[in-house]
Amino acid sequence: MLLDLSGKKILVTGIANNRSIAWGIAQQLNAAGADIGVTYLPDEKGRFETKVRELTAPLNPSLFLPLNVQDTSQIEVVFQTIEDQWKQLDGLVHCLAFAGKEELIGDYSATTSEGFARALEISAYSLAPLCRHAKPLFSEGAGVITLTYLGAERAIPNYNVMGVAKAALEASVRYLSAELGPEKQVRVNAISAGPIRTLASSAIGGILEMIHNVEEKAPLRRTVTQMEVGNTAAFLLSDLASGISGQTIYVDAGYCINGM
Ligand code: IMJ
Repeated sequence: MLLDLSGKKILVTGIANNRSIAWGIAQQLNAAGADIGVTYLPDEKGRFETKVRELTAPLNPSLFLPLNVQDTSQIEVVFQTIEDQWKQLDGLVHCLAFAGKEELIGDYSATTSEGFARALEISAYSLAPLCRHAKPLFSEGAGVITLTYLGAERAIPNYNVMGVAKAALEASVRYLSAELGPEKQVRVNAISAGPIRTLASSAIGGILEMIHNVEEKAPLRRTVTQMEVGNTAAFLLSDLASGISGQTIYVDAGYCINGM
């Protein structure tokens, strides 16, 4: 039985540019035959819209919509459009995270209440309202995936409030898995990706050091690619993964098994 997503309608959030992990996921889902919907973060000048539209055009996305998860009305429009145009949803890909730059350097104890709330709202909470709106549209055996990072369970320098947000996200995956499984066999899982050079990581001090550390110490002696994360996403959203729910799957070249 080969991996087959043909006929499946899958919404992909979090594509910002050609280095985005979400872009690797979208390409592999498309290669496996899925019908893709894409959301982008709207900004004043429409820069993401232009960039993401151009980038994703070769995949012929059948939906292309703005989505800022801090705006409930945008979430409503996205799922109303899915209901009207797709009638059902077979997969939801959540690749959204944000913390203030000042929170991603130095002491965790310096995290402000506002910075904490914003990081948790965008990076962890957002999965819940997306699943709530998607719930009535999910087909039998549909899948949800999100992206997490080892900083959820280990203290990684400067990851700080994002680590706390990813811990909340991983717990959310378990609760959503318990909620969505019984009725329609909907499965919810997280992929814990190793460090990759993306827009979300290039802005970070010490990211190159982190990548070199992985290249020296991971069992595979290398980092992973967006395409490898995409392949795991395609697997998790396919019927091949019909027995997997509530899990965090590591796509990290084996890095996290090391003792030191
Ligand atoms: C992020 C911060 C600190 C250390 C980090 C990272 N390491 C890695 C990342 C070691 C791999 C990237 N990562 C896993 C993230 O989840 C990044 C999230 C992020 C990045 C930014 C940068 C620009 C900004 N806000 C951000 N919010 C979240 O302004």
